[in-house]
Amino acid sequence: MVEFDFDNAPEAGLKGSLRKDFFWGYATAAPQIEGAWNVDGKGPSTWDVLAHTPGRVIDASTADDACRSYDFFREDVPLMKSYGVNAYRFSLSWSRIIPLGGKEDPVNEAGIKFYSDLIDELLEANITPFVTLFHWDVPQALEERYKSMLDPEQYVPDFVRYARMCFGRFGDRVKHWITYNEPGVYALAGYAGGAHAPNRSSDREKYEEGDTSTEPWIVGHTQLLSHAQVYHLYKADFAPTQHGTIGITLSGNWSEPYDASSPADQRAATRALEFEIAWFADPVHGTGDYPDAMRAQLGTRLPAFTAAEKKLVRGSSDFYGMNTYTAFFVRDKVPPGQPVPPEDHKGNLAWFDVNSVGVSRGAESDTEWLRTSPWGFAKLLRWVWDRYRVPIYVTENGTTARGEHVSAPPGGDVLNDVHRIEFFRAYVGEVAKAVQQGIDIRSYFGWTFLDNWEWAKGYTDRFGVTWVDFESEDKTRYPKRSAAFNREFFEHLIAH
Ligand code: PNW
Repeated sequence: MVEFDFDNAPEAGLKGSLRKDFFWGYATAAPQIEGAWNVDGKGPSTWDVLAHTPGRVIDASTADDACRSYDFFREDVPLMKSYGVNAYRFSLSWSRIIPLGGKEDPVNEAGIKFYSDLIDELLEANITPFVTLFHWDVPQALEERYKSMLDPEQYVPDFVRYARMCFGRFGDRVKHWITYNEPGVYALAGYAGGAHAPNRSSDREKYEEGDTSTEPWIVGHTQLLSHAQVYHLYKADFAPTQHGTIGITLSGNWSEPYDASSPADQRAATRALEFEIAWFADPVHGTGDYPDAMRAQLGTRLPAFTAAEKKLVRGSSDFYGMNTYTAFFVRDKVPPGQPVPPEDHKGNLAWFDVNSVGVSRGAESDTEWLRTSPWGFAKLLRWVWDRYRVPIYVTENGTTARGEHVSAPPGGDVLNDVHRIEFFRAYVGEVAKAVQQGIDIRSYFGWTFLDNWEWAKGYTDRFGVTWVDFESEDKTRYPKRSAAFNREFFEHLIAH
């Protein structure tokens, strides 16, 4: 059924603007959808431990069952197919494949079989798998053995062995690999703020251990080094026969000066982009080193690359993997000349929803930090393209909708998710416009396929184009109208 008439809409001129082989679909992450947290030999991850620690998840929920995708993937693939996608991005649970995680530890064949079956099911449906090796769930055994990423000497070989196992077992069929999902959010939420696993922070009222002033920077560095090793491993040992691509996905929202005419606010906005994005993107896609603004604020608390490491890291991604959601107005927090506290990890910023002349960053969602800001997305695509000049794969983008969690389907109009449709209409439209302006964009993955377990927010934040009834035994799925919208929009945008 065709519901949206794009030929007689402002989007008419965007018809056929995306390349014929453009990948589009939805992204998910293992801990958020799979469930089956302790079955068929899976070892616990740091997120399983967090979920089972009282007070860590706002609705006191766990991801023990989540969407039960582990049980229902043979129904989910056809559902996704009915949404018109040609690609699906999902992550592997490390501790499902190697329950204890380490390079000498045994492999769990049942875990391998689950992903192997999922990959086969996707390929049979003509859906191209994009596989993320790491979407935040460290095997708990590695956390207990040596504090995982805080000990790069021990961690890097363990991650490399896990990656090698995945390339060896799935690489005959998987041609699109992502090493890490959002190393920046992982490092900051888990080791600075502390709300995410492994719950480390200097905030002693909430967390027992951690040092916000140093640990996020070590954890970021460890991810870069292990990512780069895995990239070169793939290129040397697998790419010659498997012919796939491999890269890293970075999180990054747009930052705009609070007062556009203030040089100090302009500098603050640039610094925001550097702390959030260039932290990883400059080493991988640019200069090979951390941005000067970070070195200036953090000094020796920010690890240094040796010459050999720089060489290893620089150029270690076939594409720019982009997760992006929103935009902010920013200016300096601590005035110039005064010391920035060592716990500051965002580049000394104050954030605003409305700028100095009263312009809002966009319509509110159900998620405090997230507003509909397609204008910022357009600027971000331009900034990333101008600075790095590598093909962009949009690997996550999406929104919650206000009040969506309170009413339940099939009654009511919760499935008519107008806010989400407007979000996708605007953001996907910006992708098409950017392509028309010469920016090389090759994929778009909406976040996300199913309402799911939104980490420390539990089941309260619904990002899906599919409503999930978490009360029901089968986690019943109900397509929202945004799924139909995207199907028709991409049909219009992709060249035939
Ligand atoms: C991403 N921010 O995390 C993750 O990759 C997903 O697993 C997650 O469910 C999704 O976005 C929605 O939250 C982010 O504050 C968390 O800008 C926070 C931010 C961005 C991305």
